[in-house]
Amino acid sequence: MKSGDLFGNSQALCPGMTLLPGFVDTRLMRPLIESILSSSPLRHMETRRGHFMSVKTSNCGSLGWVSDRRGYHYSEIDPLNGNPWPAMPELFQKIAEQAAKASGFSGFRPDSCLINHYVPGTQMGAHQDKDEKDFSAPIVSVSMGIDARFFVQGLERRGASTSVELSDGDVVVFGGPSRLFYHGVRKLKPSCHELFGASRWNLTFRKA
Ligand code: MD3
Ligand code: FE
Repeated sequence: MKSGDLFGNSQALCPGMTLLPGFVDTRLMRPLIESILSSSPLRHMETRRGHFMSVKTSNCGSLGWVSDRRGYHYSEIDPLNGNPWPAMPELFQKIAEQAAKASGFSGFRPDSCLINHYVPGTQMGAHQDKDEKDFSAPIVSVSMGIDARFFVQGLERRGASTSVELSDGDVVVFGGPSRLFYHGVRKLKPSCHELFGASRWNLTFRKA
């Protein structure tokens, strides 16, 4: 059986990378995100070079991804308020676990969820996600709101890229060889979503 066959609609984009179109009903997620952001608000993370990322971020779960002049790392504490990050809602855990399972990764238990917020004009340059301890665990990405063009390049930053438009409710699971592929998001075009307005949310579930 091909990985992903548990969800009829799934597509293998490259080795280990599965798109589950419309896997999530994002109407249920909006109030949960609002509640998380009421304790740990969105902020622009500062890169090691002292620039600010155009995407705004926050986290939930026992560990949160933070970026500062010391570099990128996971922290139990939100540096903005000195408190632990808000707990990961059960619905989020369930979605991440089920999407991973539908892509051939059973038993995925994320301890971290990075929340990214994009507006038109925002982008994310090519990077690898390698601040986690265990690359055998996949990363599960949930997109909400307006569309974005996501690209993936393989193990080297240079070279041809494959790209796919991600829409509200789409989930992508990155495991196996694709777990360490360079990837990013092209500059968002002006657009409006009926539920989320002129914004895009991306949740990435990780085993930090
Ligand atoms: C491929 N986020 O937060 S999600 C990120 O849409 C990130 O906000 C983008 O890249 C976003 O790190 C893309 C898709 C994604 C996430 C993690 C990956 C693709 C990945 C890890 C390895 C390979
Ligand atoms: Fe990433």
